[in-house]
Amino acid sequence: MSAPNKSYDPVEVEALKPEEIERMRDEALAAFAAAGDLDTLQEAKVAHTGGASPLALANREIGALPPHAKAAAGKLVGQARGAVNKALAARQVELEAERDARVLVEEAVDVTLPHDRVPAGARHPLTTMMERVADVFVSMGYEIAEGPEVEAEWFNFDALNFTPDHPARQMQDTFFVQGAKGARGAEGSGDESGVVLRTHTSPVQARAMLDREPPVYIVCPGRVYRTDELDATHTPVFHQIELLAIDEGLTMADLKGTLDHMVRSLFGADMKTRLRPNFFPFTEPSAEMDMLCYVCKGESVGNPDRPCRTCSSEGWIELGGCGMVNPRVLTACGVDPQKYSGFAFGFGIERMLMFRHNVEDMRDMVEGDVRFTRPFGMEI
Ligand code: FA5
Repeated sequence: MSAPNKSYDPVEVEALKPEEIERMRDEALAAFAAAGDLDTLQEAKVAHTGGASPLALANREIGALPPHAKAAAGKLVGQARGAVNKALAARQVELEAERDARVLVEEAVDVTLPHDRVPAGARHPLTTMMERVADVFVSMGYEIAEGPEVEAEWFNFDALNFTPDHPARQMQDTFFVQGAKGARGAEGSGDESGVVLRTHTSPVQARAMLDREPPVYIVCPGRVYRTDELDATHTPVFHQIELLAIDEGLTMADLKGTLDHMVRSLFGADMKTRLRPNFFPFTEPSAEMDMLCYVCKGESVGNPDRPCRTCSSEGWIELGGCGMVNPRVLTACGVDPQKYSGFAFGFGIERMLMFRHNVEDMRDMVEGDVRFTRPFGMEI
């Protein structure tokens, strides 16, 4: 910076010539306009408004001018610097807006895109169906009971009044794990105690009666095995759910009321059941239980205009077996039949899943293809 000089004329000072100041201003404006991003603008800002910029240096020259020249020179430089600062601020706003718009586009998240994480699994519909049924009874105060899948032949058959030569032993074709006695027992001498893969959940009844003092109210969900071929309506490994109630004064009316409550809880308030005579060695009397078809509510019967695929227009769907516990079973399991009576029922979960969800082929349930399980959703 030059020292004050009375004869100093701004027009004579190179840096303060109006055309020089204009050039500095225009160069600054051009640099700001040319800056394509905030970093370049920052560089232009330092170059044209910083302490070492031409306009700052020119401003310093003013201090060396004689007083009469300072005002004009100050005005000239001040206007130029004002224009430069204004242009800088405007360009700053523009570039920030451009950057924000670009960031919004670049960092936008498309929430509709499928994510690439491993999809969450869901429990098999057979499991959720079994728990749904068990929950109906748990909410009535029943206890869940379990038993082994590899079961003593005594529990699976003998305790349940299947006599060694009883034709019912042939009714349920059995996987024998060890030995076999009675009518099926080609290998056994008759004295052996065989071991089987349980053919139904009914042996849990016998175990529960031996384990507990009456009253007994239990529900037993579980896997069972029969030597059936895998086809559209059978599988060698399937699931049943069994109910047993032992108390003083229980009758068929209690059984019927319990069945009605179950179907109303699972299928709707206007559902009901009916019983048809049947035979099971462990219940007497025994019945086959049907429930009203929950799709047509019986209206398809004799009505060709309104056929029902779910019940084949029969109006009823067969659900399982039931009856009053045979006094011989009570005695075998240490319960006094003079004092106590009881009812039991059991049915297949696969069959229930078939008609409840219109599954046409039971094989779909065992093949493990997620395209089958996925439509059942994430119910847990
Ligand atoms: C029984 O197993 C009796 N324990 C049920 C019972 C319990 C009666 C308590 C009385 C008192 P059943 O053999 O009918 O009954 O079989 C019951 C259900 O198992 C059938 O209604 C059917 O839904 C299912 N089921 C039988 N075999 C198969 C199979 N191979 N695949 C899938 N489900 C089957």
